Amino acid sequence: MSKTHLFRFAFLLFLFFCQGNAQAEDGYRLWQRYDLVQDKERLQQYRKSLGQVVVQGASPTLTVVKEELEMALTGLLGSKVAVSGAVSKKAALVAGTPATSSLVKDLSLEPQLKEVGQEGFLLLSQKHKGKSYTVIAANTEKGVLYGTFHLLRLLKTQQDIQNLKVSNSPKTKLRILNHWDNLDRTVERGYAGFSIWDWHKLPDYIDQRYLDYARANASIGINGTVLTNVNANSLVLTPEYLKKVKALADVFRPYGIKVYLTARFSSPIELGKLKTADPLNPEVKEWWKNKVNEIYTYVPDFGGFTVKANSEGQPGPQNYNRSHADGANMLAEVLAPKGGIVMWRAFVYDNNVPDDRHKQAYTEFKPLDGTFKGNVMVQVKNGAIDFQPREPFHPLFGAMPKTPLMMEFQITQEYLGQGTHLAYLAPMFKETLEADTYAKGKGSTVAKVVDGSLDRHPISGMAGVANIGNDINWTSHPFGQANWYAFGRLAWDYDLTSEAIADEWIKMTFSSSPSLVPAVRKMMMGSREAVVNYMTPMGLHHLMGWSHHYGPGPWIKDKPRADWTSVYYHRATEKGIGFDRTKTGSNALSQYAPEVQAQWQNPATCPEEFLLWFHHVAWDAKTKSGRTLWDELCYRYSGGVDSVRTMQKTWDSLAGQVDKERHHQVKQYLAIQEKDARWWRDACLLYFQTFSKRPIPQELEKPQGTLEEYMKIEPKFSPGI
Ligand code: GCV
Repeated sequence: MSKTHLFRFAFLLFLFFCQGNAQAEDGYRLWQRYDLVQDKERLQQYRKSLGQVVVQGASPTLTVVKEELEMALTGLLGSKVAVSGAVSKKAALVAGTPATSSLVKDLSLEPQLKEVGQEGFLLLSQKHKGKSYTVIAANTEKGVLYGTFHLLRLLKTQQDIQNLKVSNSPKTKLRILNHWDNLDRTVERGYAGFSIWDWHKLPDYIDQRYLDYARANASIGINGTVLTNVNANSLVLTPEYLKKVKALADVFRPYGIKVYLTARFSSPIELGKLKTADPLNPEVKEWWKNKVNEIYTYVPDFGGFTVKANSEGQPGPQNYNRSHADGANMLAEVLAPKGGIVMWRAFVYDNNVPDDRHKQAYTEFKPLDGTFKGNVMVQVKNGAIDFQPREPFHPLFGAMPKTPLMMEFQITQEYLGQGTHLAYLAPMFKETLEADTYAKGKGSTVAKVVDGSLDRHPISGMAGVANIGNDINWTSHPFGQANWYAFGRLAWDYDLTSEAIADEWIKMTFSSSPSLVPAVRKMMMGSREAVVNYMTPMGLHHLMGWSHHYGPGPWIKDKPRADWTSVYYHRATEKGIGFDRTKTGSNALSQYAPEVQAQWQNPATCPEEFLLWFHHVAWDAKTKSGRTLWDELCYRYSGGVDSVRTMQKTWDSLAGQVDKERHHQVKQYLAIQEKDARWWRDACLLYFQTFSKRPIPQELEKPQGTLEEYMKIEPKFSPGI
């Protein structure tokens, strides 16, 4: 055996042991697994096309590119792949910009590069002076980074790379994770352990996780992270913490990720000892100006602030009779000279306002359209209530043409089974993005509002409330990783299909086996609908238990805030169920475009998935299946449980195709999900039956417990609160 063969053999043996090692399959590597390509033909092709790598240039981002390529290709191709900075005769893969790479410059790609902007890239199979190259080219080093991860995705999913002609750029400019992480490391609505930010050890200790977090995010195009909870603590703005923020920003910068913070509106009082935080007060303005300048001395490319103001008890400009625009503009003005932005949240509602909670954000924000400064984005949740398993799109989308509206999705599954239920959220994200607002006629989708194209805004953004914690696999449920992945991919390109994203993720996370991919994809594609069915079918919403938001609590009433109870939303009576939001009710429907109203105002044409969101419907009303509403609800609740059982069967059949550790974990979670689905079904049906007074259809499974028993269940110390 030659030395090279001996080395290759030893390396393969090493990889074999890594793969066989239970520790290696704990999920930590996410979709970033660089194991030997299994398809022999592909492996040969890749070795030929990528064997010698050239990355010219020495900046931090290009160093990241080199390191990632070296690590990835060595693992994927099964032998040490060195990356050099000089073009040699054997050069096969070349990455760079025309400014950093003489070879990329020689290829004269300017016309194609013009098309891809500041973050896009080209991936080409290119002949030059009689030699064949695989080329990653971009206008910026960040573009090269994204092109590198795109190529690695093609390899990890075993695609043909012989005739590459990829031109790719993001549709949305800011693609941001929102961490609801507190400085004591608890995470609001976080179900995967504690915060990954180890504030106590920062800035001196840089956890490897920060780098792996950055790698994972860069691989899906995420370019910003808001480190702290929107229920903000002003301490993060003190020098003690800014040093720690700087340490994180330094780690993330080479990966193209900017750091943002949440700004507590009352900080001038709490930190500056001022008597007021009135945004029009000159001293307050001066305080923020100095604070912002100070932040930039630590983090020169600081992104800006996310602000939750006058919502759920948070301080804000309304404490001083000022508007949301007054508050946002004051911060925007001091950030503007530094290039920072303000992401001002529209999640506002007040228990003391007698109007339907659904209407309140629109009522407050719509009149402010056109009054925000150019570096303010209004961040709007996908629906008007609060991240329910299904909501119609928020009426603000399409209603504020003069203001860039940013999408806020929730990746963490606060209302969808938290850390233990399998719910693949790409179909939910896409349902909102593809909804037609009709703001400028047919085809005015929410996606076009959010990417800024409908109203020609220069800035655009999508935020996802992160589901990441310090659990070994980052997201508690192994399939929670798919939602982080899907958010990033859709923020980059909302035209990708949920199926395609699922396929990528499955292949990179488990395997490309044709007997595994379609089965897992099917599980994923039906999973969110299963959750809707066993929790809140047909437009029901906000039925969860008090405070924990995990299990059912349709009976919740008589609490200090009516808009935090369930009865406020389902309005069940002996006659029927549902929230009348038409003219005869709260008229929330009037906040949508006439075309949308026309479809939703009539129970006969309203999609059944929104029926009880907009209408109070009689128990005996006929539904599309021919069943009465009551029977249909019983069928949907039962169908949700059945879907979970089908997922269990599919997963069981995949034993042996998935490593033991992750297979066992998902199996256990599916068992919890099945139990919880029955809990939801039985508790909700028994409770609603006290109004409907109709039997559960004979052929359906009967509830196992009594309503009284279900009402007594009160989970203690649930995570994420
Ligand atoms: C961060 C919901 C959640 C809160 C969250 C709030 C928000 O009400 O339950 O935990 O607070 O949304 O989005 O601000």
